[in-house]
Amino acid sequence: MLERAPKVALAFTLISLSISSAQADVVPLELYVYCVEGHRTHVEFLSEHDILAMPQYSVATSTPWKSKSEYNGIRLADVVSKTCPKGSSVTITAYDDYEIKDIDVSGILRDQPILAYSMDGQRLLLRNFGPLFLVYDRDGGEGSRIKTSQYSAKEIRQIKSLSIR
Ligand SMILES: Nc1nc2c(c(=O)[nH]1)N[C@H]1C(S)=C(S)[C@@H](COP(=O)(O)O)O[C@H]1N2
Ligand SMILES: [Mo]
Repeated sequence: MLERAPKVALAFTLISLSISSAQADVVPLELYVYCVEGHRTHVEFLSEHDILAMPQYSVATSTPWKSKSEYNGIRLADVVSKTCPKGSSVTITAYDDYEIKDIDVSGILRDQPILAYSMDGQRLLLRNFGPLFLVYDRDGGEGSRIKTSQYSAKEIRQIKSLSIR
């Protein structure tokens, strides 16, 4: 028994290591939010734990580049109200420094895009649009007004941070 215990502990360690490495990515699921209020900017950090503790939404939609899939994530509008409630416009920056600038909060409230961290039950890794991917519901709901021709100007993946003012 004395000899068994370390082996059992080792087995558990190896199992938990392989479980965590199955989801591990070169970048973690997290988000930095820079809230600009006049001359002051405060930084809000949302960890994976914070993100998963927020209200969760799922959107089943197609995009011009992908067939219909189910995305899970948090509402961009909820991130704004949690981190920078007086903000009226949002700039989104990706790990490759691609940016979508000055999205009106009024449109975000109307279209309710989500910051998705999973697609069809699989975590989005950096190599497949992760860790966060802005998804509009094109196949139903308010976001269905968004036409294919407008979508490329709205689509951003591999999101690293938001700047809200
Ligand atoms: N992170 C990131 N998101 C991005 C881009 C990019 O370069 N980086 N390109 C945008 C553009 S210009 C388009 S048209 C769509 C689709 O890009 P793709 O055809 O390269 O997939 O993604 C958008 N989102
Ligand atoms: Mo594009």
